Amino acid sequence: VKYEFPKDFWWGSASSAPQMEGASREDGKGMSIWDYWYEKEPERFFNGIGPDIATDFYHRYKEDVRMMKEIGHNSFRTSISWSRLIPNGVGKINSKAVDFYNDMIDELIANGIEPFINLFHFDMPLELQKIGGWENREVVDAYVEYAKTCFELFGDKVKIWFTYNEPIVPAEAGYLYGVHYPNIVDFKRAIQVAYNTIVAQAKAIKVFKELQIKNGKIGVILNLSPVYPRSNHPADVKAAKIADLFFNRSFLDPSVKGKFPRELVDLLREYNLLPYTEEEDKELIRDNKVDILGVNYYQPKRVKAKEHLPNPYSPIMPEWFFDYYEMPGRRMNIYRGWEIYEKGIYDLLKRLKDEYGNITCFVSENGMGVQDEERFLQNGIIQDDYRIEFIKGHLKWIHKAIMEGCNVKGYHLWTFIDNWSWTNAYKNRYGFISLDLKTRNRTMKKSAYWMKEVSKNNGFN
Ligand code: BGP
Repeated sequence: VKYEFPKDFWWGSASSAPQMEGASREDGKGMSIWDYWYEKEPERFFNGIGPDIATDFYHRYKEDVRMMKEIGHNSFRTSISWSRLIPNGVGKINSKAVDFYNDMIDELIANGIEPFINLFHFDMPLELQKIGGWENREVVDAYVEYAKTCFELFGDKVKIWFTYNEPIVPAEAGYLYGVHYPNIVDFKRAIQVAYNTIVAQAKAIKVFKELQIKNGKIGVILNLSPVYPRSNHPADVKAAKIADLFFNRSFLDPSVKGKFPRELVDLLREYNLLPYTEEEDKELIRDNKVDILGVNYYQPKRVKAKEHLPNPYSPIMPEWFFDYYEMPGRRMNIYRGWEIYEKGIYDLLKRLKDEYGNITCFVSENGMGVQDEERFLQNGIIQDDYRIEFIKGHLKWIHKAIMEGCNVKGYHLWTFIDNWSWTNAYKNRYGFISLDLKTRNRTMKKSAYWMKEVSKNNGFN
């Protein structure tokens, strides 16, 4: 094969408990903020569809694992639902949840699929949100306790763990742009949330190391976007640098280097946005870095200097410091409205090599969301050639990065099966497998057949 990948490359896909499991009120599960928000304001969700059924993975995981094996997955990432395992966020453990996660993990392993387990994918237990969620240090401690419980329960079989998926999202979507619960718009509070998740991560990693999980590795999954300035003009370059500080380095630096970027701290100080910190945090963050980094890549950010000064009476936002612009002639994912720029993944991976000690990493999410995908149905199969092209395009750049020495261990598509997505429900279809919303039947798309070959050949032509 022309594009051959390293031996034992991780071929697979990613999802999360809230987006797949369903059974949101079954077997003693407590409520997460998503279950609660859906009950309270269903109109917030696309077509009024919430996470209560999702793909019904809770009941159908065996069938799904069979299909994963069929299409050549050797690894699969999902998350544990905190509110299923510990319904109130702290305290009593739900034994039915322990059984479910044990069975699901065993099923993956028995089929030769390495389970990658993520502890948190946007789904704060409601009881903890009631006391302030990530803004409250008690919730930091509750998270560490929850992490410890998971390591103790499943650490003998799960080797690859993640503290979070995209921890910036609960901060920015929940507290800055007001699009996820608790839909607040307050930059300073968002920064406190972000900061506290970093502290919680360091504490959880410390516990992980103390427990000496056998051959275990712990990482974090970050949504990274290369930020490209419109021109070499110093004002554009500066704007891009600030966007990069906020959206990439804010989590990347503390997770991988063990400290926040000086420039970010200075900027926050200047605008009176510094979070509340505690004495020992600095040392904790310094001493408890991640072993492995998951990179979620969808599209770049293109940035230029501000054309108009922000209104000083409007609440401060990251966009006070830069404007977005659309590059003329860019290729769009017409089905999702996101720019397709495959080289972006290469730029990210090279940067991790050059500036972040070539940390062990993998592409933990990349994918193409398509609306009304049934229109591509032919002979009973969704002919998603556009998805195959999309994956190939990215894999070629990943391959080049590996050839140039980047420490990339795998590629996971978002996602295995068309799953439920936050406020978008089933609008954008991403899966290798198509989901019939009425029957919950699963059918392989053309890309699934293609992936099977790629994984068998460990590459493609
Ligand atoms: C990522 C999240 C996923 C998933 C994906 C697709 O940021 O980690 O959970 O939702 O984006 O996004 P969407 O479904 O909104 O198109």
